[in-house]
Amino acid sequence: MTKRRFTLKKKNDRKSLAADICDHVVFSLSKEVDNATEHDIGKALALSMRDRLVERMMMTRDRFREAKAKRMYYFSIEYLLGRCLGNTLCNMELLSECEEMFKDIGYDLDEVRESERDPALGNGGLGRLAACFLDSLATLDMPGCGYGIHYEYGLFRQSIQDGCQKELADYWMADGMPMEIARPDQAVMIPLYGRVENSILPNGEYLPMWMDWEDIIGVPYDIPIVGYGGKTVNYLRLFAARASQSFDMEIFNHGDYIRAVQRKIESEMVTKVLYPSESVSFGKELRLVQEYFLVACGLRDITRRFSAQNKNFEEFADYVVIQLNDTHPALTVVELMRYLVDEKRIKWGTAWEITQATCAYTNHTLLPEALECWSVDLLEKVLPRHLQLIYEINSRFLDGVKKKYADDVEKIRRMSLFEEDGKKEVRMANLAVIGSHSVNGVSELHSDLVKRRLFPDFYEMNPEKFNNKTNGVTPRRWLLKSNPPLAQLLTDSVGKKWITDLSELKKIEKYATDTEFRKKFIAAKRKNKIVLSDFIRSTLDIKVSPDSIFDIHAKRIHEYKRQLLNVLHIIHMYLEMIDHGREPFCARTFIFAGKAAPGYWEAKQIIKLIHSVGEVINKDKRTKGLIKVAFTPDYRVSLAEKIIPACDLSEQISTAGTEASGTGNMKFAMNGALTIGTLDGANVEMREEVGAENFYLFGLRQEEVENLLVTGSYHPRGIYEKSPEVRQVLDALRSNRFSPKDPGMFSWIVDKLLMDNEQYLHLADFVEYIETQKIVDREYADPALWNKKAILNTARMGKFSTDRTMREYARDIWNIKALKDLE
Ligand code: 26W
Repeated sequence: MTKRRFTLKKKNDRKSLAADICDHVVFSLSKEVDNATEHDIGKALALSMRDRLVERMMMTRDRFREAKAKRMYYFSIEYLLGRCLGNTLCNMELLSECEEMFKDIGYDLDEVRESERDPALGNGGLGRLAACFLDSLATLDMPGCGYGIHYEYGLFRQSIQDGCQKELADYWMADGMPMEIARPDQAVMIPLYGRVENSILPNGEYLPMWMDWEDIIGVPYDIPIVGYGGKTVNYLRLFAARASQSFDMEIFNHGDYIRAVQRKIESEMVTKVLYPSESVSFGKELRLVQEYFLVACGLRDITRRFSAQNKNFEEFADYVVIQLNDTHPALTVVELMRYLVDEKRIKWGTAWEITQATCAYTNHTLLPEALECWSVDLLEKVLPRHLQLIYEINSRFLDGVKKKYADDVEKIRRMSLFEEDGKKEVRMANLAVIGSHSVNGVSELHSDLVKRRLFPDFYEMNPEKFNNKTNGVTPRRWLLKSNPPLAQLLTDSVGKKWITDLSELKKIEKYATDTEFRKKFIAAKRKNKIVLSDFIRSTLDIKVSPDSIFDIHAKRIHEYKRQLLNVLHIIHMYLEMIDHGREPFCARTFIFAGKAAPGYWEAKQIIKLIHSVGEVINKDKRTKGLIKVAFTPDYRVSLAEKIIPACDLSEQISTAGTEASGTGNMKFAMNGALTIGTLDGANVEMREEVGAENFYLFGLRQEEVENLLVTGSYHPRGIYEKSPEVRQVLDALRSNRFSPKDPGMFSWIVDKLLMDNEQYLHLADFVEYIETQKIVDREYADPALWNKKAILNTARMGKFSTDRTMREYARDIWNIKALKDLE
């Protein structure tokens, strides 16, 4: 083996770190050390950490090269990284060192960390999962990097005005991003638009030529991803669109300089802004261009790296695997075919085998409105050569289907890449399925529905392709970093192995009934609740008691996630007290957080409803402070890190069969919250792991939901008539008790909940939900019982570490290994 070229120069002892910080204050920030503010020192610390990551990243690169390791490239249109500084310090095991160092010079590291903006380059679950995966891959010493888009504006910031969501632009780089490394030298050129000229070579070979395209440049920016322990540093490579010099030379040559520059600026629009929805397909040209831009930049980068080491593209899939994070990067299948067939002149059949062996697809949603389709007209305009290739892929694929299933016309229609009813469209999910060697869902239940409901024909034809990979979360960010009091208690009790092997926490099971341990566990939770109470008081001017149950519902606002059901319960509790004089055993603080897609009217109304109900209840002295409602605005990774450790009761109440997995559910339980939930997504497996007696289950099962929906036998009006609880709550909603200034404001909700076609079956689950909430109320009143259950939740969450998830992908789908096992 050749000798490694790169060795580490930077030391991690306090003296070296302090010297580097001073150097950065002077040489990077151009300030005098004596005049540096806390903020300057923080920036200099980040730059000093970047130096350390950069050299480790180079060392990692050399190790991968020498081992000729097969690499996994994760293609995702979103990444929700969250703040970098604290995470880097944590994974480099330098956090307490730096905290002390800051204290010595009279500064507060916490404050510096708080001032970092979250890079919010994602909407929700899908983007955050990608970030957890990257953390685990680096921690496991595996060659796996992320590819994405360097949006200039991330997900909108949410402000609340008069109870309504207002969106603000998120210019996340305003203060610079010290961790990222621009690599203009590795920029790639991406063609778009134009037309295809069909020509025939003298030897009779067909030669399609993509002509008259316009080009955009993709400039990579690398964000180092450090694994726990600091040995492996992978990267997330984000591409920003830049206008090419030659852009529209035609106009330029005609002397219209200003118009030429204008076109140039327009081409940089491609990576301006992240589309802010995770539940409806947009169908917008700019979004299609974004998706292609990601795929084209990523593949150019990968093929260039491959070519530098190996000239034989028939071996491509032995060294490269690409995971498609949902269908947004599904054009990878077509772009890789174009590259192999048009540019490398490889035969179609061989190229198709290479493509399938390279690509793997993960589905993250069952909602029909979120399944992507692109109109043929739009594809023809933006990617004419790709559309031709899609036709060819489809025709060869359908030949195979016909061979197997003879004349089953309906089946052929369903499996085609083209939707022919109405406007002709390409079904991206079908493309992703046929172009991949693996198709996976993200929880047992969801993977089952992917087979049965989403792709039954494809499953019948190639059952071996389909598999499950249950999601997880990284315990580094979601326990070690976000919950210092609990993390310390765990380490004191069982040692620190749990940080990289979460199943180690099983060892605390035996302390579930140990009074001493329980006291410390309660104390840790209380500390976190006090921090959150202070935050709520200072930001919302709502006084909440840390002795009340912190009942938390934090996730995107969507009807299927049923924040409405939670509100119905709050109203019920309030009416019980005020109208019937029935007090709960325990005081409760209902905390909500989450953004609504800007164009999703119902979701925005739900935010308004939460505020309106909160305003009435919080003001009403008759509740004696037993019920409080707080909506913490601008839910994002850093806010989640504050909220989750303080939670007693986690709301995971989606209609069974709608939430693919959920990952917030795992974060809450890991931090010692109990879950009230339906048998949906990963809740099913969480309940299996923690034990049914430590999980508050309610609601219809997925089969029951499906049955009601397909037979059309859901009649909520009947429930309304039979159940006094339902009646009281809905009547109160209609009576304007919660919208005195806007009569009728919420009657749409009552109308909708009473319709037979209300797809999320709120009222079907309502009565059992409030009954289960009563059990919660009684059990919380018994701290020994409650905390025993909470401890067992933390103890039994080992399965839900992304370390386990990544090992499974590596073994079953990617065939990649930890570097340390190859060396
Ligand atoms: C085209 C519009 C669009 C954008 C994003 C459609 C769909 C999406 C995502 C696939 C939605 C998403 O984030 N799904 C979530 O993925 C998580 C990670 O697997 C799961 O835990 C959540 O249950 C699922 O809703």
